[in-house]
Amino acid sequence: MSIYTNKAVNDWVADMARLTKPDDIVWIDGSGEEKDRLTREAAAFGEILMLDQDKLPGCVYHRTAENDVARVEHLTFICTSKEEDAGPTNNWMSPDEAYAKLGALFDGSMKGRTMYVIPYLMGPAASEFSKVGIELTDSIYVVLNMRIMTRMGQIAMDYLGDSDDFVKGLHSRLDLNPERRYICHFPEDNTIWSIGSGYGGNVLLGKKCFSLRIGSYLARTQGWLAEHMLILGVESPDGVVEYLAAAFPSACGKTNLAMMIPPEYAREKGYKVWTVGDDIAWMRIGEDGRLWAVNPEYGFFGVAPGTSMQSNPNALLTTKKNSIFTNVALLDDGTVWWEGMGTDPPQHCKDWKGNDWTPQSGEKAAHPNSRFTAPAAQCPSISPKWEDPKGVPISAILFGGRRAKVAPLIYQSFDWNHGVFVGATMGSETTAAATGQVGVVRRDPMAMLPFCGYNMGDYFAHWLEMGAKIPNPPKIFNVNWFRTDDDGRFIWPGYGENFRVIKWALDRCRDAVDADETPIGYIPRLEDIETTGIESEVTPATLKELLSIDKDSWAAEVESQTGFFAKFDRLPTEIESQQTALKHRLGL
Ligand code: GTP
Ligand code: SPV
Ligand code: MN
Repeated sequence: MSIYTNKAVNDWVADMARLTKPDDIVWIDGSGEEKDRLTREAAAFGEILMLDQDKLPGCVYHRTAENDVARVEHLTFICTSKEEDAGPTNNWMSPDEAYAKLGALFDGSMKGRTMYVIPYLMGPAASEFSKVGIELTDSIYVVLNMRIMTRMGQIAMDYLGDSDDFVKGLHSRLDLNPERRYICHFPEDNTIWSIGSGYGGNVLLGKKCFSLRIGSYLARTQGWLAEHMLILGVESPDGVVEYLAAAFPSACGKTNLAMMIPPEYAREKGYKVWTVGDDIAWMRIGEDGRLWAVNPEYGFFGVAPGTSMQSNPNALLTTKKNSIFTNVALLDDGTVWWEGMGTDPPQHCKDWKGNDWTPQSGEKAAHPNSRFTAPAAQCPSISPKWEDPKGVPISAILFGGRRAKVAPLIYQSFDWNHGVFVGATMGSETTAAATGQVGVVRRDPMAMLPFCGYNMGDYFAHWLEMGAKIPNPPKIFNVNWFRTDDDGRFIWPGYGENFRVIKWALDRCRDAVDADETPIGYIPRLEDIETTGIESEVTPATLKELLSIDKDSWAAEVESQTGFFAKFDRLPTEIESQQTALKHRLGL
């Protein structure tokens, strides 16, 4: 029996139950009692393992199937009626074909199982910009994750009232067979169907599927932006906080940057960094003519390996209670471990596959894309404004990727349109966050290649149109923390030291510092990047190398951009003109 009165919701759930034929339907209310009950049930079935409740209170452990450890971009589809509306960078299936194909798989997929009905809210309950989704799933693991990642249960139904304006998400693990795995989006119907997976971005439908793919589609028609961006605030010694949003591809440093601790020199002066969000930003034009950003999420689904008290203490501290660990190593004492945690490898543990592991095993104990799910409110650096219904005003937008060569540490675009071009031409080496080859450079515009829910040419046009509509737009920069020397070692120390680079960007936004003009944009003068405390590591020669622009590499870069753009039939002419101008400035 439904615990909610909304007719549209009840009718749709009944339809989907007729299709998937669960033994039972459980309506999620989001209460603590419900969490305890579902945790007990999942532990009894072995879907999760309880961790040591003294050391990690409220924390549980989960392993996914070995073939199901990351997003599957080749199985992710945008199902618009017209193929060209999905565009050259998305997989497309017609809605008829997708409903038929997946409908056959969903038919009876929940037999012998329980269907959980999860109402959830993306965005703060007090914000008029928030949006409701309902996810139907046969996985308790999904329910427990959604409880952390979204505002789940009654709160969402209260927001919805008797409206039928909600995103309809249907998920079934089916048999976790990659041959029967599909993540399909129907932006014209506000619908997401995901089948055959139990992993992260494939199944936590509020995240990438709704907040980015459906979200970006809605944003275009409604005049706002849904972006794969962290949001952070930098507080100056005078107490003024300035905010920036940054788009880096998956596993390229958003969570780390969002939670960074400034270096000692800056802390002593009184600088602080506040975390608003670590993965997704919904941005609108405010009454004051600036761009305002809200984090629609309620928790963090962060990469575990590499997270240590040295690299990201705020993230590690966030995960000390009420968190879910997926595909990390399980220690014999009922706690967790991963490579790069900053503590010695255990003499024995169970690895992410459940096998016995010792340091001699010759394999990683945690999967490179193993993750923690942790409540944002537990983050020591969480911003007092993170649930502000209006969001926070954005002074700067950073684009950035993982580039061993080519891209300098930072450069500033000449203006908004040039900044859109800089975002549109982003490239980054692939990571373990999606299945496929790791470490190959691919074009990833605005870090949205896997997440844009419509034609990317139209997406560029939307960004250009937004620029024309924002009276006081943020300044746009590009950063790269990942430049390496000839031995493949990172030249820039990264992590908290990135503060030094961000500080320059914010100074530029206030016209407080000069810059050198280069063919690709404005770059800092060496003396304007503070190196107090890292002088021995980052010498003036190193900094010069980090900021250098190699003409031959840039010629190859432009070539690669041209190859990528050649796929587009709806490329705005402004993007072409920007590229012509860049070539001209480079003397090509
Ligand atoms: P998603 O959750 O997949 O969207 O990833 P993300 O963009 O939030 O990336 P995250 O901050 O989790 O970082 C991913 C990996 O990059 C981790 O292994 C980090 O240790 C590493 N990393 C993050 N920041 C830096 C940096 O400034 N320098 C270097 N060298 N590595 C970094
Ligand atoms: C990403 O891959 O960008 C993530 C993890 O943030 S997932 O939720 O799997 O998309
Ligand atoms: Mn992400």
